[in-house]
Amino acid sequence: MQIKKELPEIFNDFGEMRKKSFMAAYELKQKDIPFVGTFCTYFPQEIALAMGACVVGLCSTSDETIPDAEKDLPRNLCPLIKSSYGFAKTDKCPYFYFSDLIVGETTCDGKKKMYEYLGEFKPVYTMELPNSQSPIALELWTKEVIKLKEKLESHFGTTITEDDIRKQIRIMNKVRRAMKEFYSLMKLEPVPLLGQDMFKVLYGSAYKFDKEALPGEIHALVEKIKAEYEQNPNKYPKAPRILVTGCPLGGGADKCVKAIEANGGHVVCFENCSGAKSFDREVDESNPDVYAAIAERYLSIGCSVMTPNRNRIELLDRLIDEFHIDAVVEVTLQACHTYNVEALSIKRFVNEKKGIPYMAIETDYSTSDIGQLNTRMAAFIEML
Ligand code: BJ8
Repeated sequence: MQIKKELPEIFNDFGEMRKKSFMAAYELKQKDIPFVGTFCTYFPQEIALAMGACVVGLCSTSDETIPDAEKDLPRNLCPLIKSSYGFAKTDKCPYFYFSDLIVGETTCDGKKKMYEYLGEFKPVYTMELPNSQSPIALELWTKEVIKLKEKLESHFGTTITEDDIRKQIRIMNKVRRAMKEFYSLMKLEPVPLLGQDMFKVLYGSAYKFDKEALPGEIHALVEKIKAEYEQNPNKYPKAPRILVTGCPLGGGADKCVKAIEANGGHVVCFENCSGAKSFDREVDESNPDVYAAIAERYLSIGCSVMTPNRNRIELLDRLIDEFHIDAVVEVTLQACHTYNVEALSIKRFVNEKKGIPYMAIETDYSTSDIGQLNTRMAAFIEML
């Protein structure tokens, strides 16, 4: 596959993908394709994809609906939760509108309690996600994956076979490999693209509904970036290489990435959801038990809702080495207790075990702290 468009245009297309896909979603709805709305990386997509459903990440994309959410929910709650609830309450998210069923998981306290209220607007099913990755937790989560399959079958009046699931495992593993191939481009020094453009592709690709076509598109993009890099490897001069970790970055929290790159750093790796955390591990295709294979892969995700959360450290350890990271920036959302508390152990790991600087930023979806972010970033990067 060859791409005719220029790279900036391609990056912007991905950046706008969430909005651009509204029409595609509408057309799929007209063909009676079921929509399953989700909020979290723990959602085992293969199960819903196996019945031919579209899986869509629901909006928590701005602070626009937070005032409406705050009429019902406490103000000192994470903006991701307030924004998600606000979009549902005000019916401003087309993907929420199109969703026939919302599936949540018992992740953090605020989110799981918010799902109870979402049930007032749409059918909601909540999976019981264990808060540890022990063998007993895996047993429970495997049962939850099977229960999800049964719920989808009864809700949509369909049958999901193991062969259907196996096929989707193969497709989603290809997607994971393609996304990994893409973000691994940032191992190059100097970098071949900006971190903010990388983020547009990582985030936007989730809104490409044709998962079978996605790896081809990403591979073509990778080839195009490589070809341009060969012609002009010094487009972006060498700069401190930053890894970003912490809460999901959608919803305007990507202002932190812009602040890093406006002040002399390059974001070369995202460990957050939408980044490596979402793509690093594959589902084991050789496991004859598809439910156990899916459960094992998803439960391994290193989110701070897990206790202990060794897999986050394991992934950070690898990424810091592979991407030659000079410093780590942790972005946490206000009132996200799990990430905010875990920040101490991440700081210790980064400073003491990896011997590189670490900075934590606590932010929300507003633009009010952009000036302060720039000042802090400039001072931090200057020091590197
Ligand atoms: S797998 S990161 S998408 S839970 S930021 S709502 S944790 S208070 S978003 Fe997340 Fe799944 Fe984990 Fe990823 Fe709560 Fe924190 Fe808010 Fe959060």
